[in-house]
Amino acid sequence: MRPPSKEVEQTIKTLRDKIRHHEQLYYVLDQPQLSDAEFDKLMQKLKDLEAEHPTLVTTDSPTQRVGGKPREGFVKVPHSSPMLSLDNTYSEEELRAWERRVHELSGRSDVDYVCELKLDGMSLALVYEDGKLVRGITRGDGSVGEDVTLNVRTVRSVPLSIPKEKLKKAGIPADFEVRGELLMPLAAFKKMNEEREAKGLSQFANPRNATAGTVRQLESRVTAERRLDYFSYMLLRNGRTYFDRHSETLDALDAAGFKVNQNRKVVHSIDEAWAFIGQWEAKRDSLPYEIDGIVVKVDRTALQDELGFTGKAPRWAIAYKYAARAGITKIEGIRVQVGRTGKLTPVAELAPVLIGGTTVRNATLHNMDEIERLGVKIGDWVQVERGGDVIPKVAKVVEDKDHPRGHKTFHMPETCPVCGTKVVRTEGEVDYRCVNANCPAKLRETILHFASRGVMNIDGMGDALVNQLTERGLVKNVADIYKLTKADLLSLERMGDKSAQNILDEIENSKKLPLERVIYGLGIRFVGERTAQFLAEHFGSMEEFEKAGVEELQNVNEVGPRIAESIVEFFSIAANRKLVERLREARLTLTGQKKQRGTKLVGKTFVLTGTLAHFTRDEAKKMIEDAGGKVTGSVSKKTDYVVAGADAGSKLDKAKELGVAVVDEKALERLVG
Ligand code: 0OX
Repeated sequence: MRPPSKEVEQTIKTLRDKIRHHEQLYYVLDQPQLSDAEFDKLMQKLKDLEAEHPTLVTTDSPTQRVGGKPREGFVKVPHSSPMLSLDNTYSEEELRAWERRVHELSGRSDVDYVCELKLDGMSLALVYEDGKLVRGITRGDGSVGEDVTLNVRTVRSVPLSIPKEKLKKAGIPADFEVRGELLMPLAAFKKMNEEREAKGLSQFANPRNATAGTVRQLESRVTAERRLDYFSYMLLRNGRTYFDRHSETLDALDAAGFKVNQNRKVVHSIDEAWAFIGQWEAKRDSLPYEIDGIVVKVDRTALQDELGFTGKAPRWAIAYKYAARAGITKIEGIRVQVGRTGKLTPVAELAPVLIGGTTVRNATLHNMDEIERLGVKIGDWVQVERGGDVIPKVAKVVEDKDHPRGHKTFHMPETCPVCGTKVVRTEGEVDYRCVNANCPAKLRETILHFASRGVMNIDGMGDALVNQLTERGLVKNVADIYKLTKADLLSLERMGDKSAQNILDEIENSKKLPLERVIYGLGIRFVGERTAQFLAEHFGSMEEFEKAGVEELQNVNEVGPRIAESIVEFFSIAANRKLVERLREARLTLTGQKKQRGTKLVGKTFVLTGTLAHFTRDEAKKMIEDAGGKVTGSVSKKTDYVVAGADAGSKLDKAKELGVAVVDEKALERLVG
């Protein structure tokens, strides 16, 4: 490969700067100047150039936020100085007692404080060398954390590199460390839990747990999808605070392009801090993320140093924690709800209780394991908690002389409470489910999924319409959609002739959509969009797919025993087979282009490097994938083959170093067969 010209190098640099600038505007300042399409175009251009000139790819390039292949675990790394936690207070009195202690220990009474929101995520340290992010470390035990750099790189509000001039202007040296809070905004949390529900996975109880679970993902692609956010609140140099005042630190971080929470205030007394606490208690529900209190910090660094620490917490900072939005009430009963995937969720029916201005009548108990963990019985008094957007949950059983224990033990029903089909709990799984495709409770959600944009794309068939169609019995399964007449639609509320016709046209159009959409639309557990595509390509028709056994199914790309068994279980139910038959009668597209991915290279991972003479990289990639193999970008112990063309560079060296087999194009052709 020819070395890239200076011109290309410059183009790449300019593009990266431009992208970083717009990322900053979008993710940190919330003031985008480009449309998504314009931004994507810039990114694509950079990706193309980097693909052409792989030697110019750097770890801080904006293209490197996508996430890579799974790792085996996280490496432990020591912190430059202990990562402290905060002492908590729960009353004005305690807060004032803290202030008195600050006055006493410092011998002064004119102390400035900074008030910050106490973000409810997890603390994370970012190490920068020469202005570039080199490491992201979790708090761990405060002295030693885990290296989660690859995952942290996917967080858009974390700068991967900061131009020298910018650091200089902000007064920050090139080597430094930032600490702050990593969190999952409520919208992302909600979306993630909905997707997990649809896939039949258990839900995260709150955004904090979701953040911790996400940043410790072994596959950073997953982290990248979940849209975490990061707010910085500390800047260290050689383990020590760098600026003279905390307020200066925050301004400098801001100027350097870090996201710093804007809802902060320098105050000159605890009275003012108390007012700030009150204001945010009233406004906390308006924030797009959760906070659990306010942090008050002594502003001057010299004074902070004087005050020092007790155990693991500094004396110069205190967290005032808002009372958890919780209430105590009685569980009058436990009912079971059935979701789209058939998951049975136990829900506590409560004596109505006012929590944070909302009357709560129901609270989730998540699953049977949670009920056992809490030791909940019907008739118990329980503490119920409600957070922002989150469904109220039972936090614990309360027991004292005013709150006697209940006696009735809850058992998961053996049959679906709605349709009576026997409930299944697969070994090793937490959840119980109803596997009847025609279960009315699952129906509404199933129809909505089937009609949604990424599936059969029936525009206009949203909540309101599906509610009416299912309640009136006009649609009892997805096949009924194709039997709807204009008269049926006109009999519904707020439905004119034109809208009815539009919907019929949309339904008709959906019949042209390819087989993989129909497979996805069936809502088979664990069969998402990508799996549906592989299944459609492998079998080429619904008929072949339906007949396949567990063994055969596992020949399909990315299908393992769990998915295969779920598919076989689905088709073992007569109602499901009948449903497919009706879709066939309605003339949906149930055949497709069979694209037999071979099985020769299943489980084999390839890396392509250098210039190939006979095919383009895309062609080589396709050949490998069609034979069941995988192509990745970097060489590791897990790589099976490196295909080296002319002028192969560092990847070839790495392969040799690790003892990975290196083959040429001819050998690749033989491997593919
Ligand atoms: C937060 C938050 C957490 C400084 C020294 C000990 C704790 N959750 O938003 N921690 C800190 O400060 C450090 N500030 C915050 N705002």
